[in-house]
Amino acid sequence: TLSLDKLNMCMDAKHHKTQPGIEGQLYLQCSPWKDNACCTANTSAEAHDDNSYLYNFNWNHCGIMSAKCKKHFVQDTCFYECSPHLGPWIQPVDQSWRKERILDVPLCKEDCHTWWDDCKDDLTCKTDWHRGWDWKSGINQCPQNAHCKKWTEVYPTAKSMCEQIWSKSYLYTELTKESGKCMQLWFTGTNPNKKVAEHYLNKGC
Ligand code: FOL
Repeated sequence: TLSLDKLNMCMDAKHHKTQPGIEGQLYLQCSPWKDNACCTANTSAEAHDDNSYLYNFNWNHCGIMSAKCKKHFVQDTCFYECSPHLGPWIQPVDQSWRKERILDVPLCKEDCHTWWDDCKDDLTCKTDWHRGWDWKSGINQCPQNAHCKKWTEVYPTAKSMCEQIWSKSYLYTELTKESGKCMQLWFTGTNPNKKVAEHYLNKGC
């Protein structure tokens, strides 16, 4: 039967469960989602690996990504794969690898800024990491015309990175975690994002 519980649902995408639920154990950075998750334990472990089977995605496309930068990509993967409270921002999409996506999820300022700060010394060759890679080796590599540049040349601001890297999955906000009105990538204990989703659902997003 059809479920329209926007506060507790999983998007129809490549690795998501059909319904959220308890997972006994989720791996390391994904463990905060274990009481209610859209990811399986396997997906949570894969989220931590280079070139994982999730998307064969190569974080090291312009040399080895620094550990401090990579941890934010792991956290983003946990958030994307595990969050059961993204309902207000789930949209249908016509892509080979998923039927639904997230669009304009209001991200807390701290999470966007720490991510960008920790990646400032890294390199990349593309602003939109969803499209336009060279996949002929099996993992994504920089296409012919895209040269590796300083992170800050590709993304001059934290906002530009958070909004552009996954083609508008996130909306940059000036809201802080304590506002209760933005989504948090990093949290411990009870998932604070349920109340945030509730807030946006009531005000009609
Ligand atoms: N994190 C967040 N926050 N939002 C996301 O949407 C998201 N998506 C991924 C990982 N983390 C995310 C998945 N990433 C391709 C590239 C990246 C990717 C998934 C797939 C890919 O195959 N790109 C092809 C085009 C494929 C198509 O659209 O048909 C390419 O041209 O490079």
